Amino acid sequence: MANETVFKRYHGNPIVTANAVPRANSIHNSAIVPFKHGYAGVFRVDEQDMCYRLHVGHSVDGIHWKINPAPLKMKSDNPEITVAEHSYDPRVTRLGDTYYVTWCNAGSQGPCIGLAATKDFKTFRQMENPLATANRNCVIFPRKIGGKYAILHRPSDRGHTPFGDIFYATSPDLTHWGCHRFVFGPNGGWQSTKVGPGPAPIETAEGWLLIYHGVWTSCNGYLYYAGGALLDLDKPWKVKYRTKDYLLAPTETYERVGDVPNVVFPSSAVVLKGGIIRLYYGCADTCISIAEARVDEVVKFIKTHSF
Ligand code: BMA
Repeated sequence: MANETVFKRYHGNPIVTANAVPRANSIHNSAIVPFKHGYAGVFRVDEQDMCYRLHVGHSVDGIHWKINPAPLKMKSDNPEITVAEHSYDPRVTRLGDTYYVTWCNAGSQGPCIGLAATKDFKTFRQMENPLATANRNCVIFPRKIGGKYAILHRPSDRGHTPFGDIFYATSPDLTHWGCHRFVFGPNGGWQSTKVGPGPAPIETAEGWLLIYHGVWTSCNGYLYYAGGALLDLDKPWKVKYRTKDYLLAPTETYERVGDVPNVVFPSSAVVLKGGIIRLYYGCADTCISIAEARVDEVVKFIKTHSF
């Protein structure tokens, strides 16, 4: 039975399972954006060789998806940066007429962040990796801040990192990144082990609404939750509010049972007409679900359930 939070789960969850791609073992932690008259997505597909690859998908309503059975092949400015055994946990941000994909590009160099641009979800141009290894989560803000491109990211190590703080960085050209700032780290309860940025932040009058994942370590391993924060619009490394209570916890069978149990992993959010956030999240490293809430109610929840 679901516990009640501000987000309400869709009755048809999960919306994407391994059945969507013939060679899939599981499909989760994926990035969906409005595109043309419908939606496009970059999906994390763990295939039957247990290598993680990105696949492109399209949907008319954002709920029913057609996912390309072949993995996404990127063109590159430099073949040295393309080599990766695993590509996973994409985020997508629209800036003007271009969609930027950031993801964990993990090869012999360890997990590092990949960056690619597309205008049509057919041709993807891979750019220089924005950050040094090791790093697992990165999302681009949907507009420049102080005249610069901006990201939130989460440095890690080579393994299943038992720590993790969120940092901010900026770039004049999407290639050279600096001015790093600490944003926030773990803080007890469900977010006591590590935190990482989720979907592209949503601009509100109260600040950038960031939905993030927080991890708690039980005697049986990690549990993943979704939390929310409001970051200063001009200096997003300044946290105005941050939830003490989670926004979403693994409570449903499809969130509790799977390749990695007890995981909700928020990875993209679409703001629908009427100011409703549709949150896409990975469940138990196995499938994808959605939950919805009004933007103003999420903002209010964060303000009234803050530290
Ligand atoms: C993280 C990432 C995610 C995954 C989560 C839970 O470190 O690898 O892709 O959903 O662990 O296994």
